[in-house]
Amino acid sequence: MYEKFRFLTSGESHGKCLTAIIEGLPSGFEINPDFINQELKRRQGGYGRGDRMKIESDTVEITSGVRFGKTTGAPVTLVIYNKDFENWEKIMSIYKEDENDEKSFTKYRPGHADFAGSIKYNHKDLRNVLERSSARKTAIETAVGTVAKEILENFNIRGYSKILQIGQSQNQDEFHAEIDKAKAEGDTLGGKFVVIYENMPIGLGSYVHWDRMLDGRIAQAVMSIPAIKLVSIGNGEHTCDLKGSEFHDEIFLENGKIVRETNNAGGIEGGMTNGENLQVFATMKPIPTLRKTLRTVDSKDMQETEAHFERSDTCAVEACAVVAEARIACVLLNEILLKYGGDNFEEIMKNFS
Ligand code: EPS
Repeated sequence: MYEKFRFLTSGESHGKCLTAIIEGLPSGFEINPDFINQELKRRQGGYGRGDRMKIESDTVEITSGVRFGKTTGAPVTLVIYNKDFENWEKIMSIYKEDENDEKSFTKYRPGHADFAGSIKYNHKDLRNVLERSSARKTAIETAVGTVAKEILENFNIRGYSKILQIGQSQNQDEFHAEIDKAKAEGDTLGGKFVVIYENMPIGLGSYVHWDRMLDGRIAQAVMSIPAIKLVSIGNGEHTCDLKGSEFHDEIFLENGKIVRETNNAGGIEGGMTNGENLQVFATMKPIPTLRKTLRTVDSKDMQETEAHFERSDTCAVEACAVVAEARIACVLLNEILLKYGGDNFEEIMKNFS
């Protein structure tokens, strides 16, 4: 979908590594791996993560497209090695002669990709679905998005997120207790967060075609993060509670400048940024792997049974918010490159100014 800033990722949850190739980066932009690693650390954190995060310390290796700290205009390759691979080498082997069923499973996990994925790709061993559908791949997506984030800083565009709800609680002081309680009960919790990007230039996106509307692009980017079930912009979630006269952000003049007193539109009108802060809200479902049993069917003998359980998180809403910041950065950088396009730093910054 992205015309200028494109990337592909590969890698399995317990495979050797996660890889991304980014295409379309202009030359001359500073890339600092420390900044990417900081964001990877943020993604690994948050209260309620599982034991996998004790094994990993996600660190990016940049293997092409950057020289002496700056992009060269060539494709940028990023790699994150899975430390846990050393425990899975035989199970995840690419060689036919290593075939084994040590970690195979056939009991569909409700809420995961297991059921539809195994029918679609004709897998008998649901491990083949789990390994790529796992949210582990959001590690490399966060690395890609952080490259975008770093470039956006040249335009003074900065993003952050805030957790608004965990389970049913909207009180920050209760979040850890809620997660502890769910964990003790063998259950999991979802939640809600907002991502805010500040200093938005006016006119990113467009009203002229449905697929150029920025809100549509952002919704796709955030909705496709594993476990996200709801995305809204600005006051979108409560939009039908207000009348037109209450919802729309009136326009005023202050010292000859256009100003608004409200931002129910969340920074987007007519599919374009209007200069106000971009506000994207998202709601994550509870992680579908839980100790408390869920009923399902075993694909091996088509008998009703209990779902396969595998190590998982109790709550990953904080991590998800970091991933969403990164995904939105990719969409915004694509728009910046479309609008101020050029092949190198100087050209683009000249167009921007
Ligand atoms: C994750 C790594 C995974 C899971 C989690 C996210 O590691 P493992 O499967 O080895 O525990 O902890 O993924 C899921 C729970 C899921 O359902 O996709 C990560 O790096 O974020």
